[in-house]
Amino acid sequence: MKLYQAFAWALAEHGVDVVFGLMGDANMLYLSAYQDAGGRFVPVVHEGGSVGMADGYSRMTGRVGVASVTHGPGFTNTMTSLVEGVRSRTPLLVITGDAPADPTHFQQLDIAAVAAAAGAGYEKVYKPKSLVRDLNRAMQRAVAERRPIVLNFPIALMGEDAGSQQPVTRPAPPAAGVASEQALDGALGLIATANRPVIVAGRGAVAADARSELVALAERLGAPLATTVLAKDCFAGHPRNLGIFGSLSHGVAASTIADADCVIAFGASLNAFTAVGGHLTRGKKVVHVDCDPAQIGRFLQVDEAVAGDARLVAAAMNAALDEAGVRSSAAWAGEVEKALGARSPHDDFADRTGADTVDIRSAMIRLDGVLPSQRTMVTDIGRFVVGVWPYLAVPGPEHFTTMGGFGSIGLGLAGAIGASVGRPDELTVAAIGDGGFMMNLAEFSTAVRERLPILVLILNDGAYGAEHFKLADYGVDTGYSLNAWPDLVSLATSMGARGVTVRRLDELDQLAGLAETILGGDGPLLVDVRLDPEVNII
Ligand SMILES: Cc1ncc(C[n+]2csc(CCOP(=O)(O)OP(=O)(O)O)c2C)c(N)n1
Ligand SMILES: [Mg+2]
Repeated sequence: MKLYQAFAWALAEHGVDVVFGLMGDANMLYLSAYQDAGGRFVPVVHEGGSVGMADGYSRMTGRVGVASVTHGPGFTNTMTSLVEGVRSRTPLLVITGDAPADPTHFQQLDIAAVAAAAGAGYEKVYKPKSLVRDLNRAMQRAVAERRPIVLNFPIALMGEDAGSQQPVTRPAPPAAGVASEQALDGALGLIATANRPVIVAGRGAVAADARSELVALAERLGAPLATTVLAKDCFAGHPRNLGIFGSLSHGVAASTIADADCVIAFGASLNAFTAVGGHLTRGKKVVHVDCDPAQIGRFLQVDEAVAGDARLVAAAMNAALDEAGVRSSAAWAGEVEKALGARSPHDDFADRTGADTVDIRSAMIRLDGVLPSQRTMVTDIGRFVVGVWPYLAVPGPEHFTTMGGFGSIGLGLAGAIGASVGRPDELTVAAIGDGGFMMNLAEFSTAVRERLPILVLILNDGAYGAEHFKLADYGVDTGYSLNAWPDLVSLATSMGARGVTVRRLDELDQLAGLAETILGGDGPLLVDVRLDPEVNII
C-alpha cells in the first residue's frame, strides 16, 4: 500500500466521514483514495471555505472537523478561517503539505510559521512509517487543546510504501475537572449570602451539559437564568429566563441584572460583550466557574474563582446548598417572573418598517413563528446581528453558533454549510449581511451542489452597516458605506438555487412552505431581506 492510500484508510479508521477541501498536488491522491473507500469529500470554491465548513461541522457535531488543502497558496488561503477556529476553540485537523523538496519550487512555504501566526498547533508526518502515529497525535491534540492542528503531510512522501503502521487510536476526550473544596467553599459562602443572584451560562456550560444542574441551582436560589450569545436559548421556556446577558439584553433582563447583587457565571468568559466592559458586574459579587483556569478573571476581576467542569461544580453547589438548608430568594424570583410574564419582544423597540423595507426586529419576530422550530442557526457578523440574535430563537444552544470569534465578516456561509453537512435533517438558517455574503458569495454554489437544506437569510441594507452608523457618528457622509450590489436573487438563480426578495413583513410568511421544500432536498434558498440603511438599531 502506498502512503497516500494508507492515509485515506487511516482517516476513515478515525471515523472521519467528511473532508472539506480543494484539490491540488499535495492532496489529490489521498482525497481520491478516501472517496474510493466511501468517504465524503465536499469540494469548496476557496480554501478559506474548507476550514470554515469544517469548523461549522465540528461546532454542530462535537467531532473533529477535517479540511484538506494543497501546499503553498492553498494553505495561506485558509488563514482567516484558521484564526477563527483558533479563537472559537474548535477542534480541527487542517491537512496541507510541504511542496516538493526543491528550494526553487514556487509554492514553498514555511507551514509551521503560518500555523504559529494563526495560533494553530502544528504536526508533521516525518517519515513513512510514522504516518499513522503522526495522524493520531494531531487528532489527539485537536481534541485536547481544542484548537485547529495543521498537519504537514509532505508531497515527497505520498508515493512511499506504507509498510506496517501503528494502529489508529481515536482521541480520548479530556477528563472533566473537579473543583477544589476550598474554591467551592469560597463560592458557596458568597452565593449563600446573596439576596438577588443571577446565573449566567456560557458555551462552556453547554459543552459540559450543565443545563439541568444550573436550572436546579436556580430553583434553590430563586435566581433568574441568563446566557451569553453563544449559549443562546439554553433556558428557553423557563419562567425566569432572562435571555442574553450583556449589551443585547432586553429591557426586563437589563433592569433585573442591574438589581442583582451577585453574578454566578458558568463557562462564560465575561468578555466585553457579556459584561459590557465590567459595567454589568460593577458593584456586584462575581463567582466565576470555568474548566480552564486561564480564562477565569481574564476580562474582569472576580470575587471567587472556581476552576472546574460547569456541570460538576453546579452539582456540588446544589448538594452543599441542600445540606446547608439555604433558602431561595422567593421575593426576588416572584418579581422577576412577574416582569418577564408581562413582557413581549415588541416592547423593546419602536417598529421602523418602511414602505419597501422591513424593520429587522419585527421581521425576525415574525419569522420566528413561520419557520420550523426545529432549526439550526449560524450567523455571520455585522450590524444586523443586533436584530437577529435576540429575536430569532433556536431550540437550544447546540443549534446555534456565530462565526465571529475573530471579528471577520464573510465566514458565516461556510460555517452554515458545515453545520448543515453535520445536521442534514434540520433546516439551517444562515443569517448574513449583504457585505459578508458578497465576500464569499462563490461558496453559495457549494451549498447548491451539495443540495443542502440551508435558508440563506441576507439582511440586506445595501451597506457596510456597521460602518454606516459609525460614519454618521463621525459626521462623515454615510454614502461612503453604501454598496450597489448585483441583484442577489438573480445571483442565486444563476447558481441553480431559488431566491425570494422580502420588502414587506407579510412576504415572510411564504417561507413556511419554502422551508418545507428546502428540507425536501431542493437545495438552498436565498432570501434577500431589504432593510433601510438609515435605520440604525445599535
Ligand atoms: C474581513 C473583514 N473585513 C472588514 C471588516 C469590517 N467590518 C465589520 S462589520 C462590516 C460590515 C459588514 O456589512 P454587512 O455584512 O452588510 O453587515 P451589516 O453591518 O451591514 O449588517 C465590515 C465591513 C471585518 N470585520 N472583517
Ligand atoms: Mg449590510
